[in-house]
Amino acid sequence: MLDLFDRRPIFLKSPKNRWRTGPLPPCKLVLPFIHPAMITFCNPHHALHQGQFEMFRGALVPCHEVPARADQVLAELQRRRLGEVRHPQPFAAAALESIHSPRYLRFLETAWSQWVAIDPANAAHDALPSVWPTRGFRADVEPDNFAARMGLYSFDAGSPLTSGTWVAARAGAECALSAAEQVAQGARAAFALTRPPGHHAGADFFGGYCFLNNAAFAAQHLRNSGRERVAILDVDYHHGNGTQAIFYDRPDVFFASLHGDPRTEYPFFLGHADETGHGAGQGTNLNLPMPRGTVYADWSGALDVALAAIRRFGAQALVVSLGVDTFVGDPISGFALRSDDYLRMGERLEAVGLPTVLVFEGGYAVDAVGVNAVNVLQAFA
Ligand code: 6XA
Ligand code: ZN
Repeated sequence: MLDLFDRRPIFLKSPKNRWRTGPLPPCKLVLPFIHPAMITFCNPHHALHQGQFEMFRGALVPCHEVPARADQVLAELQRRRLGEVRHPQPFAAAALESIHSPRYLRFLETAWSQWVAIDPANAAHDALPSVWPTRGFRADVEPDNFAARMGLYSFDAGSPLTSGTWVAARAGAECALSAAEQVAQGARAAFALTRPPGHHAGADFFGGYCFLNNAAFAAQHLRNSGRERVAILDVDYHHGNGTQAIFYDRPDVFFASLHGDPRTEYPFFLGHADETGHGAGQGTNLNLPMPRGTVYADWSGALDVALAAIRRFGAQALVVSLGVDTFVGDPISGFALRSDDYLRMGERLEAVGLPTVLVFEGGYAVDAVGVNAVNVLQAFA
């Protein structure tokens, strides 16, 4: 039996040391005020985005990015009674347009109805792109053909667009914005618990399971709320190519990322150490790629480097892209962090001393994702 008042952190010794809970309703439970330091904004619509298959090595395989991921994090938050869980507040479309192009947003919002309008039978399966405008093609002309538009606005075939993608992604953006608003109002920290994740999504493209860039919304909202210099620290296993691209020429938003070396790891085509920013943003981008098999002792050395750079930048607020697919048991990633390492990580993030928005990203070892993510939050809180 679970002790609801037990707030001790959990240590999973190995991915085989499993625990399970039953199926959970989406964000139904709003706990009474328990912990002043961490408020969670949970996406009530995340489960509407439920892809069936993603393309992997020439075959359609079941999606790794599943609703149970967020359910497990919520269950663990509630089990440890780690602060209040709220639904997000609504935001105007302008907040979305501060990060994404109107053309892309219009496409995402209407894509499912266009897909089904081609053939009503399409309603039974998700839409995946299969053709892309690579070097030498034009991206300025939006094709009439739906498949061509899917390719124009994406960079992989691993991110199925479903009937509920827009509603889920939009509510996720509102979670990130609500968490940022909470911090802008003076909270020490807030957590956006949402999926689909966001850090691969660029101003006008989706990919890597991401459609709207939640961390970017949070950073921009903090800027709009008067924080003049904002840092984004991306600790997900995969490089946050979308976030980097969005802020690459901005002097006011620093982006630092710790990730698997793109020479061997997804997203492959961005995330190298020599990408340091452009134009007015020169010097505001820091990539720290690491080899497969990296353990916490080495990973935390890179964290030191990133945090020192964030301090030097003079950030007044911090956004953390909190992916926990750095876990040793993650099925699609290659680092070797253990569950108790996430406690150390949370302590280190807290010690930066900045108002902080944490945004949930990757993490696919479903049985451990709640423990790992909440270990960061608990140590932070
Ligand atoms: C390729 C792998 C997608 C990685 C998604 C992720 N299908 N990004 O976790 O952080
Ligand atoms: Zn990831």
